[in-house]
Amino acid sequence: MNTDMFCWQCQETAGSKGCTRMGVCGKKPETSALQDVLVYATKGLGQIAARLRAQGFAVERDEDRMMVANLFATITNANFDDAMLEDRIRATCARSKALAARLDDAGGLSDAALWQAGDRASMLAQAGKAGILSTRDEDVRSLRSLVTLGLKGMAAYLEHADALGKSDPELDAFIEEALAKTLDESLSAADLTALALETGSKGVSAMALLDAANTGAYGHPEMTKVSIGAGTNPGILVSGHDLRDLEMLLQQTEGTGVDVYSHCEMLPAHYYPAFKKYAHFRGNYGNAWWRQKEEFESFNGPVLLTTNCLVPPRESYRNRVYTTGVVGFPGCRHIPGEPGETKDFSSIIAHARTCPPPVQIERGEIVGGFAHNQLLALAGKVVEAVKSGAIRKFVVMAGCDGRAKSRSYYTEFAQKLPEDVVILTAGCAKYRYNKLNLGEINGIPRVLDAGQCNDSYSLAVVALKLKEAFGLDDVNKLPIVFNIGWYEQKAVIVLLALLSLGVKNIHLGPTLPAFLSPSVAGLLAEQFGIAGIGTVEEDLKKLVG
Ligand code: FSO
Ligand code: SF4
Repeated sequence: MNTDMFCWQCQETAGSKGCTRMGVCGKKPETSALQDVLVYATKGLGQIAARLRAQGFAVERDEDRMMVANLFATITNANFDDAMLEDRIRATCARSKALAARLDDAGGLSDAALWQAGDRASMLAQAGKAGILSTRDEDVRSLRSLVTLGLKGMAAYLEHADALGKSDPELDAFIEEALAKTLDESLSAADLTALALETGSKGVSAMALLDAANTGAYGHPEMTKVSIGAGTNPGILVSGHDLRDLEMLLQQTEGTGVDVYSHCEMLPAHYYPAFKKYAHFRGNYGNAWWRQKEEFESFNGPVLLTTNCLVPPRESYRNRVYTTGVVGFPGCRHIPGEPGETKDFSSIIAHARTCPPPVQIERGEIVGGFAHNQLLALAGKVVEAVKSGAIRKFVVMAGCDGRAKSRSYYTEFAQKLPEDVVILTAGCAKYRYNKLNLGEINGIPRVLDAGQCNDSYSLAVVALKLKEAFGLDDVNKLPIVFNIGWYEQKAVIVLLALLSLGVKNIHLGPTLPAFLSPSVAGLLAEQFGIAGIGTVEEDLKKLVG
């Protein structure tokens, strides 16, 4: 079927405008259409749930879980499986129908809330109404995208927290309400701008919730050296962000002779005390997500994707790729289990035992674990180093990595930073410079990795504490500057969260989001000083002096 496509949600979108024929990420037009329809149906469900709450009825957690999982499933590089998306659309419409029947007054519900899915063709036929371009006004379209994409990022974090038994009814209610507002034709650009900022402040709460879930279950990350070499046992490589999935896999692989390695965003798991007791959690293999085609190949064993970023796998290793949670790819085996349920990893473990060990592609160690607890333990030393002039500045270079050649900017920027400048990082952006051996200042490493992208929260906590320690009234008066790389929608919620905390003058690259219309981009520049990047030399001068 010839399906029109329009997706602009990630940094690698075609021509920095929008993917219209095929996703740069490998997403096909039909998949894109089904994702649009899923988001549309989820907004409808959100509208009904928000209305129910307003009429004084309770909304079950299950409904909110469904909204969260749906949003998460449409994030970049998570789910390419049309059949899974179709099932979600059908289940969402059924839920909407059942909930709407409970309303005292169902008048004025949107098409999205009232639409009922039939077969796949009926879903694809709805794509035109569901898609981004169905909003005519370019600023309203831009702001609705900003909110929706922020919610997708927030949903990812809420799902991981949920896997550890943590949820927040206020955040559930906010998601319903914000989804409903993206359908509300009466809202002005100013209303939607306020909603985007509110989404950011709720994003801070979502990251705090996940931080509490992770540290409550696994302890506080601490400074840790992680091996990047390979051992001689067969292995399973785990990618994505879900620590509970990792824990279950580590428990089930214990004593089997199979080693477990982290990939990309799972690296920070090594920093948590609870994972250190697993001697077979061998180390980190490889780099950021976009290098997986070569690295999954040479790993030789099965790979478990607990979240994005999944790149459509090559035929040569596709049968070794397993997905779980909201992740899916046609032809790859899926390990079932809802958040909170115990998953059975026996199939992937049995598979690993038949595989040769990984090919060693690197050797040595990298260091990380500087989340808020560890950084605050060093606060005295840090304040001292700043006061003595040993540390001139901190540059937050958190965010994502990606394929774009222009991202070599970040490696070069890190390399050319003066030796009295320290990098604070989180997310997969770190792979551009975390193996450069940039040295230390008075025992403080010059690259301080807090963890996953959600651990950008830690960097915000530390900035707020340092503001107190230095007796400042504004976080922007600290010697901290922001040069962030972004790729997908979790970076959108991190950005909105930083804005809601009052952080100004963030440099965002390698390109600004396509979904920012000229006036929305102008507004962000004017109110928050958001800017793109220039050349390394220009930006070093601007940011570091
Ligand atoms: Fe990276 Fe991918 Fe954490 Fe993202 S692996 S790009 S923002 O999914 O999640 O930083
Ligand atoms: Fe294009 Fe990014 Fe959308 Fe993929 S997620 S279709 S690369 S904009």
